Amino acid sequence: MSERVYIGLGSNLADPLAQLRQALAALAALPATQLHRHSAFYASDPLGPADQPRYVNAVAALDTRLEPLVLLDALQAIEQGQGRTRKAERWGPRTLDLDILLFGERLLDEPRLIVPHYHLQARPFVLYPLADIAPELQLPDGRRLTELLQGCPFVGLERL
Ligand code: PH2
Ligand code: MG
Ligand code: MG
Repeated sequence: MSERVYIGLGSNLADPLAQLRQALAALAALPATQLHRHSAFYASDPLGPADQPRYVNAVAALDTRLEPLVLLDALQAIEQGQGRTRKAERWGPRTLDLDILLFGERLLDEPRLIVPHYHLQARPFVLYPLADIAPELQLPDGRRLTELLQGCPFVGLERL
C-alpha cells in the first residue's frame, strides 16, 4: 500500500530554480514511488540569517511504498548529489533542501525524523505551495490547511 507524502523543496544557491527542477526529476525516479504533482515555484525571503540569497521553494506530493527512514536516506542522497554540504550555521544557505512535511497520517518522533515537520504551520513558503496542490488537506491532528493559512499571511513570497 502506498502513502501520500508531501516534500518541501528549497534552494538558494547555484541556480535555485534549476536545482528544484533537477530535484523533482530525481523524486520522480525514486524506486517504489510516483511523483503525483508539484506546486508552482515561489521566490521567498530567507528565514533565519538575513545575509543570504532569497530562496526558491516548492512542494511535491509523492505516492510511495518506501518506509519513512528509507525515503529520508534517499532524499539526503539527492541533496548530496546536488552538492549539499552540511554547515554549522543553522538555517544557512544551501543548494538543496528536501524536507518530509507529512507522511500519510503518520506521527513520527525519531532522532532523525519528526513528522509533521516542526515549523510547517508558520512558514508561508511551505503553506502556500501546499495549498496549490492540496487545498483540502487536513493534518493528522485534525487541523485544516485553510485554518493554518489564515494565521500565515502571504508575506515575503512571490509566485514565479
Ligand atoms: N529553509 C531553511 C532556512 N530558511 N528560508 C526560506 N525562505 N526558504 C527555505 O526553504 C528555508 C529558509 C532551512 O531549511
Ligand atoms: Mg528545511
Ligand atoms: Mg532539511
